[in-house]
Amino acid sequence: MNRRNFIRISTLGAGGAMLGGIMSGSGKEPSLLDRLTGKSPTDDFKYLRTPTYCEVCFWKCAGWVYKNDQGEIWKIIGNEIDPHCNGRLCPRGTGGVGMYYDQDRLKTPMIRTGERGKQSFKRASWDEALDFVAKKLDHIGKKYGPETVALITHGSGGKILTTLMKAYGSDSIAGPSYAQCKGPREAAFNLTFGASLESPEPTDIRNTKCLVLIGSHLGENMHNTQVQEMADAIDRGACIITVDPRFSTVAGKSKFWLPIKPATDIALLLAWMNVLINNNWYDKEYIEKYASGFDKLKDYIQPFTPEWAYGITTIDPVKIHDTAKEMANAAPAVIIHPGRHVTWYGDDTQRSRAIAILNALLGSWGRRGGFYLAELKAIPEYPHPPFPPVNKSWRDILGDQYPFAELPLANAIVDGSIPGRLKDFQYRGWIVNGSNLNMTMPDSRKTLEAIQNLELLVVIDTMPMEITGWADVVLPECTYLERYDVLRNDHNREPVIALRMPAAEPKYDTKPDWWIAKELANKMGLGKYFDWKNIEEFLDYKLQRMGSSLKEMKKIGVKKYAREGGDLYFSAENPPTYDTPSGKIELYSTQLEQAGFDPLPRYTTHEEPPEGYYRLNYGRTQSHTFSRTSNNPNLSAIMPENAVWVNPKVAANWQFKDGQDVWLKNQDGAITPFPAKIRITERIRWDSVYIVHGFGHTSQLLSRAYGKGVSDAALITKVLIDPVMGGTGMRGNFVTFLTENPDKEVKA
Ligand SMILES: Nc1nc2c(c(=O)[nH]1)N[C@H]1C(S)=C(S)[C@@H](COP(=O)(O)OP(=O)(O)OC[C@H]3O[C@@H](n4cnc5c(=O)[nH]c(N)nc54)[C@H](O)[C@@H]3O)O[C@H]1N2
Ligand SMILES: Nc1nc2c(c(=O)[nH]1)N[C@H]1C(S)=C(S)[C@@H](COP(=O)(O)OP(=O)(O)OC[C@H]3O[C@@H](n4cnc5c(=O)[nH]c(N)nc54)[C@H](O)[C@@H]3O)O[C@H]1N2
Ligand code: SF4
Ligand SMILES: [Mo]
Repeated sequence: MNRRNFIRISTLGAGGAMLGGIMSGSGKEPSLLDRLTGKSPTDDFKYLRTPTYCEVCFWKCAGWVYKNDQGEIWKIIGNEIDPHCNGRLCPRGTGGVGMYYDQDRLKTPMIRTGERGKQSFKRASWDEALDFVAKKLDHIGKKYGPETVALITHGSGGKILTTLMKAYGSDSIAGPSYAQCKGPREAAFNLTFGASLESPEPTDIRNTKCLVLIGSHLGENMHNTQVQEMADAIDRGACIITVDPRFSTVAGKSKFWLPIKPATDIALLLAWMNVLINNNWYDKEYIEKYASGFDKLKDYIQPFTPEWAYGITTIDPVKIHDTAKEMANAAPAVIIHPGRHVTWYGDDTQRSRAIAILNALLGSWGRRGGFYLAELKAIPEYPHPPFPPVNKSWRDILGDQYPFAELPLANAIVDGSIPGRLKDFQYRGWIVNGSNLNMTMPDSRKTLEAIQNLELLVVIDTMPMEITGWADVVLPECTYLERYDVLRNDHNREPVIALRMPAAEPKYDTKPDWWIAKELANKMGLGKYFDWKNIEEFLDYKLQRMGSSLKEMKKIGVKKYAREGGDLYFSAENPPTYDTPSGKIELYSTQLEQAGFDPLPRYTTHEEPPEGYYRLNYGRTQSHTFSRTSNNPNLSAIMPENAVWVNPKVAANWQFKDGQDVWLKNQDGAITPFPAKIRITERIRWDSVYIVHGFGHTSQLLSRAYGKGVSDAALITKVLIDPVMGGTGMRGNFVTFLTENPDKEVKA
């Protein structure tokens, strides 16, 4: 097997092969289908392929959904012209069919009858359930103000629910994809380059000569085209440098693997700056022309030699020197990858700033093989009256906390729902759409305390996840395979849009988000904000104004547009612009300085594990997305549970055998309710354990996932908040092992 095959994304590759036993025809397209898809819908409706974009993760690859000859959803394959996937889906995307078939799905609206946290509900009609919600929202709006209701949302439905929230009078609309995920790097790149990264990140991996991954485990993190481009880069002989305390998939493909001591990355980044600057290996012309604060940076980094960093990071100074040289040799076709889930130790904006500064020194921003200049196709609004003014916006609610938060923080909404946490404000209601907060938010005890103080918790979900057990009203959404959604228009090399349409009727009594939002609006007297007959009209209105139509998009699925903003990279004709206060790349951040933060990234020490404890490390795995896929029949067949990775040294100390059951206990006494298996491996350092996020479900309604494996979320009780933008650092937790069943009562 060549290196490329090892991590290749393909319906024929790892994912396809693994799924082959479960799903028929996950291999090559039968020519029959190709012949039949040429037919008109009336001819043979059941063979019609319908366009979609994937909802199994947020790369949103566009694909085609095929049905079998019984007219049932059969399989999904990638859309060839989509730059998010190049015609290939990852194992999770292929397994997305399982979301539709999962017999544990939510089936009808439900209204709570018993205590919160117990799954005791009565079935309700949509009319009853939405009436209940509308009345409650009306009551809360009158009594406390609509701004006391927040929407926490992750996924495509968020956009239409946002319209509802704004029409109602609240702008507290947060996603866990910000303060629990990429927020710090967005703030840091904005502070430095005056631009955010968004998704997909504009990393020109396709053309890079050197890719540096700092705790960004592409390969487990299956963000499709990034992984594809990285596999190609490896084939081309690009130098991969992986900084990870764990021997990740990509570490095995890297020229350099730097097994850094956890929580010390800023020291390494400063040492790299030191080497680049003191050897004159940085891009002088680029820095002189476009950056400010270089002299201050140069003075500042003098003490931070590779030898200094060695004492902190345990990385050999020669390797620090050599890797800096590799980067400089490749520059500007070099990428210090900004990472994605970057809420680690609470100084994450500063670590991300250090990454941004390194990229600036190497001149990679706006350069071929570095970061390209992404473009997005704007989608026209469907006309509606102006939104009412918000009495108190999320920014006002935060006050002077977290001055560089660019979006509302889900954690601040949780905090602000607990009485007495904020001076003149308390959230009273949440609508939670597509986010399993119990496993997503760190410190789940606090999440539950907040929920117990709410007057209304509405949960819109497809599955009976933990969060639904706490809801007052559960609204079952149909899966992405059964619905239309807003058009996908993410940033990319070329502006591109994609359509999702239903491949099948919704199963059970489930409905799409757009329908839920519109019906609720009608009941709340806000119908004028949803003044369209149906979603087809809503989409067609927009598409007609974008030189397309719903009819066309149903046939092609994906449409590309010509760039309007000039070249992909900076050039003489396309000179750089930086949207910072100085109009330059701000190496030294006066914005941070004025707000009382370090203007240059500072290394600070972090707490070490106490005796007998290990740092809790967690991350992704190829075949699952967070907690959302652990019950998926196709994907749980590939990987039914996670294991606790321990180093052989640790195993020897504890006399562990491979596969032995253990329970984990953290520094605050939190214990996992279910046992998980020990996996003894050199791939993790002796000071840490590693678990895949998303397992250890406590909802008994998940027949495959209940009680399987261990939940990292249950062990993340200590949260290191980033004072710059409010991100929740989650890697400051330590665990030890219990070999006997602590016999804890398991709550669903
Ligand atoms: N402990 C810990 N916490 C983390 C992370 C971690 O690694 N460890 N990662 C963080 C990161 S990077 C992120 S981005 C967040 C992700 O946070 P979430 O997006 O909250 O993650 P999931 O656990 O997948 O929860 C998704 C929920 O959406 C539901 N769902 C799936 N499809 C649909 C749909 O079509 N419609 C609706 N309405 N619901 C749907 C699922 O059933 C599930 O309940 O978590 C963050 N929190
Ligand atoms: N298959 C799959 N792919 C996904 C997802 C998924 O759920 N499943 N989720 C998507 C989402 S929303 C996100 S945000 C991304 C997240 O994916 P990434 O941003 O790539 O990574 P993380 O999950 O934060 O990082 C985990 C890696 O960081 C390493 N690490 C831990 N501590 C340290 C440290 O102190 N220093 C360094 N240098 N490394 C450390 C861990 O060993 C591990 O290899 O993945 C995306 N892709
Ligand atoms: S990367 Fe995989 S799971 Fe994510 S959108 Fe693409 S196919 Fe779906
Ligand atoms: Mo994320």
